[in-house]
Amino acid sequence: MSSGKQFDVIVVGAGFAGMYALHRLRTLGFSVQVFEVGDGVGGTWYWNRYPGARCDVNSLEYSYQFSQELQQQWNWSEKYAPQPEILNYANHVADRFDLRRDIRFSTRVQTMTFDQKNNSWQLQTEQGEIFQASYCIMATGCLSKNNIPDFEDLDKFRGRLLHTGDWPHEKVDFSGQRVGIIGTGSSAIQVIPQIAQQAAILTVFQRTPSFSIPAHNAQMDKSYERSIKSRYADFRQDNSKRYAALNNNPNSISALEISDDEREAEYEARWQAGGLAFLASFNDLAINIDANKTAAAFVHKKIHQIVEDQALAKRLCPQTVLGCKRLCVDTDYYQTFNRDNVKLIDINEDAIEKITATGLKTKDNVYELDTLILATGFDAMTGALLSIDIRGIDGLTLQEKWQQGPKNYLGLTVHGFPNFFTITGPGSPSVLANMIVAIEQHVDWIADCLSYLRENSLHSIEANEESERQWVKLVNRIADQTLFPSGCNSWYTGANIPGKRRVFMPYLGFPSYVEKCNEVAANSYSSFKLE
Ligand code: N01
Repeated sequence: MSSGKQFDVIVVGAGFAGMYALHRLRTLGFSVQVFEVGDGVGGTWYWNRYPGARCDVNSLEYSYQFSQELQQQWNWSEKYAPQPEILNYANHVADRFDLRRDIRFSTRVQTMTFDQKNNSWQLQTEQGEIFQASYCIMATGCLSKNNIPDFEDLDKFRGRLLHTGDWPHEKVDFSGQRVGIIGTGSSAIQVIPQIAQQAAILTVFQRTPSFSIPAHNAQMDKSYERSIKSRYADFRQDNSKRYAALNNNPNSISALEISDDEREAEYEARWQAGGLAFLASFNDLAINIDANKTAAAFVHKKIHQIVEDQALAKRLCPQTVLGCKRLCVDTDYYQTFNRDNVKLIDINEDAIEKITATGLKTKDNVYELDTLILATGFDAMTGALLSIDIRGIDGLTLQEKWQQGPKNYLGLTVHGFPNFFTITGPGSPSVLANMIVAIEQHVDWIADCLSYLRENSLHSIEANEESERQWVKLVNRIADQTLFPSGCNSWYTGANIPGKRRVFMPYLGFPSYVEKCNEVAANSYSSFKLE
């Protein structure tokens, strides 16, 4: 392979992780190049532009904290920021810190090969250009490889085919249209109420219903914003000591320790407050099936109160463990099923057989459609990494290494792949924590690590095999104490992708995770092979 332009660090991806990695490492004096497939920054918020897309974490928490000026000067307009505003924020950050000059947009990295002789990585882009770097940082995102199910004759559909994770940049007008949507996860739950207001008919094809809690989104409460900003650092620090690094007001008692009325009152208060904090109603919803059933029963009751047709309400009630699939947060999702132009098809009763040129055929029916939307999610956590041909020591590919599920150390590094880091990869809290907090923690850890190597004239860092083995065991052991690995077919385990090895991928518990990462750094990275 011919040699190309050389950098200290190459970062793949210019979402929130890649942008901060660039800023932090550049500030430390490393030469950095970022590659990004899209033609703009923002990652998830660049691609997921469907109507109704918004964050389910409070805006004052879902934002960077690395710059005091930034977090004080930026004003969010709503409690939960809509996608266009988050994308504006990402663009503002890129401008403010002059990031674009080191980001190559519209560039897909195709291969990454570790050169043992020179102790460096060689990257080739889709355009055939070659670059080299001492270190590579994968900021490729957890939910960035779209899941496009293998529906028969999908390619024969002559109407408009959309995926929520790759939404057009221009406004899509559904007025007067017959629209079909496959999937009822977080993306579908946000987009369905919006499209229902426009479409002539919206047909929702549901395989597994999701639990959804109302967002009760609102304009930003200015006095709340002022109060948080007056103690922002403390607020952030308090949140980082919580399980998911969120200000979710965790209750420290069991759902089974109190009277039915008290339990109901707690759920009702959380329902009225809205959002993900519902999952923190009691301390045992994630670990005790009887406790979990009380929460599920409460949501079932709410669905039956909201949806007028009781048979339809029943079909919308999930029978899985609450929280096992990512809890959804909605605005008028269940209410939307009271509209005459919205139909729910349970594909367990009437399976999708094939897509036709003009719509979709189930076992018993034919649906004529102008637009078909796939809200079918992502090949999560490993999908984006494994779609690049990454080769470590002796040509071992990451695909081979992770055939039986992801194996890494601290969710940050992989044995056999020196000088290679993943941000919010499997084995780290990532999707089960406030993502931006998790991203900043990872970038800071990597930046400290690279500074340590430079200060000590070291050129290579690789996770020890034994450290990695113990880490994978630990991640599984923690997950196995909860109801999540086996309580449903979630993307946390890869169960949504046919053929994907079923392993619960995230590390549960942000504070204990951070403690472990800090310990490793304080012990001079002794669980790594350093050269
Ligand atoms: O994807 P999903 P998503 N035939 O995987 C169905 C984040 N997010 O894009 O459950 C028929 O959750 C699938 O059915 P089943 C958030 O972390 C955040 O909605 O596998 N159906 C499911 O109903 C979220 O969890 C926000 O049986 C098929 C749906 O498609 C994550 O992104 C907003 C199918 C996919 O749901 C992913 O959410 C949006 C098939 N072959 C997303 N394959 C917020 O911040 C899949 N499905 C609010």
